[in-house]
Amino acid sequence: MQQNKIDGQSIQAAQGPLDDNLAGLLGASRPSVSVVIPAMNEEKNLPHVLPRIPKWVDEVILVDGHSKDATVAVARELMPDIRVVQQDRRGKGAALRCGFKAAKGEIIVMLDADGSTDPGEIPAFVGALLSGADFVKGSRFLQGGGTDDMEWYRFLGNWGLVKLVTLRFGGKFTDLCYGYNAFWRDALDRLEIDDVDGFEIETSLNVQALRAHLKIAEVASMEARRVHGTSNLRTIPDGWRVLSTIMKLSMSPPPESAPSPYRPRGGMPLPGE
Ligand SMILES: Nc1nc2c(ncn2[C@@H]2O[C@H](COP(=O)(O)OP(=O)(O)OP(=O)(O)O)[C@@H](O)[C@H]2O)c(=O)[nH]1
Ligand SMILES: [Mg+2]
Repeated sequence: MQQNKIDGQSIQAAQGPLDDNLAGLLGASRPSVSVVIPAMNEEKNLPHVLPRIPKWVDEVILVDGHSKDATVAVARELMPDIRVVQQDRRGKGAALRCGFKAAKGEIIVMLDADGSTDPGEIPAFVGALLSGADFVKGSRFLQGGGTDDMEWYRFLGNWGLVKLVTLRFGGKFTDLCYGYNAFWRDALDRLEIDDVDGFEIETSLNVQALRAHLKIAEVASMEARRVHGTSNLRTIPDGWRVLSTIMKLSMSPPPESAPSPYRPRGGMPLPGE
């Protein structure tokens, strides 16, 4: 996220028309949307994130990783109605799992608290879900996407893992280890994440969605550098956990799945509906 995009005026300019357009398109019957944000010591970054969340989002859940700074206080100050949830185990995966369990929306969007994922892209994710997808993943490598936050060795690792997943599970993913996704809440019934505690959660969700034959769409996403602080991700150990996760998933069958339920297409009935 560029500095010039996060001052008060630009935020208004970016959100106003989007809010109006999407609210108008969706009408009163739109599905509810929860945004889940894992945050550990992100007090300085939350001001670059929370004010950019579109106003039509129904609930925002911050999962606090026992932050030692004022993450929770800053979140409450920026967004008085934010729901704060504590995680039960360590790690980003555990945090997201607790956030998903607490979420009440029919649609769940997950994004980061460090300012690298832009809440201004939420309409693209929700739009793809309303257009028929079960699961929408952000991609930094689709036309229109990009990243300012990836060293060459992480780029190479991510690229290799995408190839491995394509070879083993099929699909046409252009990105894999990225934390900006959205899905219909009931898609979670087909994804097993009870034992996924760390950063491998992102890969696990993506691969399981593919393995369970969910309708997956990718949307272009621009990843910025985290605004303040340092990454919690450790390339070698976390990369190893990602690889082990892919291997484990390739050796176990997907959970029994129910047929896709009816998807409301807010405000835009198809002919005959
Ligand atoms: N609640 C919680 N949040 C976490 C935990 N670990 C990471 N996060 C959050 O997850 C998001 C992504 O973590 P980052 O440390 O930025 O990792 P990354 O985005 O993969 O790495 P960079 O690209 O280098 O920023 C941030 O919002 C973190 O605050 C955790 O154990 N608990
Ligand atoms: Mg980050």
